[in-house]
Amino acid sequence: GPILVPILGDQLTRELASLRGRSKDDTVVLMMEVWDEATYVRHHKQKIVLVFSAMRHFAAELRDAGWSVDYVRLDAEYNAGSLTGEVARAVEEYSPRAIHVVEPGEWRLREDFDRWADKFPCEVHILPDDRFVSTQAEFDDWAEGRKELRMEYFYREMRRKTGLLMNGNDPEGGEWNYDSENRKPPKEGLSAPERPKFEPDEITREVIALVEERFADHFGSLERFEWPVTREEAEEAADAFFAERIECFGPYQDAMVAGEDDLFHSMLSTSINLGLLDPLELCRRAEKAYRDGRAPLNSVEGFIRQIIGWREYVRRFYWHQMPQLQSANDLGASRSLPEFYWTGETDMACLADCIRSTRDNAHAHHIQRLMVLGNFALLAGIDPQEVQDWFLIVYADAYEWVELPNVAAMILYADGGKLASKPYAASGNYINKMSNYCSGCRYSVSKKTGPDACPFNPLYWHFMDRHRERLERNARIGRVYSTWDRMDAEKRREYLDSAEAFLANLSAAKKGWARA
Ligand code: DLZ
Repeated sequence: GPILVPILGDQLTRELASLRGRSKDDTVVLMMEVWDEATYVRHHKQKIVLVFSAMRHFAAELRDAGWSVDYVRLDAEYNAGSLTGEVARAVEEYSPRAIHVVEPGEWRLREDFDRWADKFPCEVHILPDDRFVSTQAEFDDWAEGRKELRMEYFYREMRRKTGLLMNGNDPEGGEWNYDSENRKPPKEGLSAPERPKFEPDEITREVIALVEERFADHFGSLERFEWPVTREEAEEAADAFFAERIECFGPYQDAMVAGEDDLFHSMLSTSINLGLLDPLELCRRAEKAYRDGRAPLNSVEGFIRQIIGWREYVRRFYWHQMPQLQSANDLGASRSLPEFYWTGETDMACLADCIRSTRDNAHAHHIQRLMVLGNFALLAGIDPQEVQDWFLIVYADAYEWVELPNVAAMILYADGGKLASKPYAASGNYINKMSNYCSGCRYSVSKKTGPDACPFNPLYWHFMDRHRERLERNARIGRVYSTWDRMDAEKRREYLDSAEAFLANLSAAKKGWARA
């Protein structure tokens, strides 16, 4: 029989290791829309549309190029509902002499795939996913014997490996990292040039109808679906970013403006994670923009660090730390996720805007995720598993390999500080400095306690106080406790009481939002 090549929903490139060098008349490509993948957490409607539409477009591209593709639609009546179930059906049908599959990005699937060799009467080859700059072995070697695994040092290895922004052995400009230039607060009226929006074509419209019907009760709006679903569209999105937005991307990377959902962010993560764009190629384009004098170093370095630094690093950290990472809860957080994460109904203007953008776009940018939505979950002590599910569900670019390190380790400090040097806890002051949210809020960011105070203010101290034993030893946090100790006892009591009163009034979300 032929070689069976299953291709997953986030493996949409003709450069895929399992296709490279294969002959078309000896290969059956198998692509599967399955109920299990769409509902093991109840993904945002736009995320399901994005994955299914991109899969259907990619299958058409493969067929046009002469490949035999068995494409299993979600509503095919024989659909077994799971990847393993559909591979079993294909093994019956084609009697392949071997299965060649690229390793999945998520642990739960890897466990399934590892059982295929015993289950099926043919050879099974699980190939490394080489759409990354690093290898797992490289990371594991680097991590060996280190207690703390800091992105910054791994990033420097990747700069050396790729030669990106290097002059011989030295980083371009003399520094590895220009983040100190990338923290500009938004000035009045800051807004970004319109980026290309991609009208749903017939394939996408058909998928939208399917998702409206079959996933009607999933979170999220489908009113505006504007994501690129083909390589061509994704290239157009990249062109526009390099032409119009990269210049301001760096300086305003951490800025937040109500109603300006994307600002200068590239919005390319969904395309990179699906396989539509090659991460290294994008970095080379960014470097060229700098070398040609079209973009400043701080913007270009920041963009490149997101990709060969942070993205590579979380991918490797995930596989290095699984499966423990999934249940890590070093701070013992146990509160249920508040209902407003799903409804957006909260008087906190910052959270309401970030959740609105999340619902409308299946997207929020990194400071909204980290310092508003994440920071609140950290300070309020929300159960990591519930926060993890939420982030995995609501963002179109989220797969567990990227979501889990970001949420468990970076946002919630649940891994005991292997990844982050301190919890990213902040009071209302930070949000006020970096956004225009506070002027439109019913809470007052300048009030520290009482029912009208910005809840981030008392929650910040409540967090610091309840984790004192754990955090006081941390050199980057220690000074916080001298400030706390200098306050008079009554002030401290007011902070703690205000936080308690606020927390007591939060209503918890029904669990059914996240998992069936
Ligand atoms: C995210 C997703 C969804 C919603 N549906 C499918 C699907 O039906 N078929 C498929 O092959 N892949 C899907 N995916 C992407 C997978 O979940 C992804 O490959 C794993 O999370 C590993 O990264």
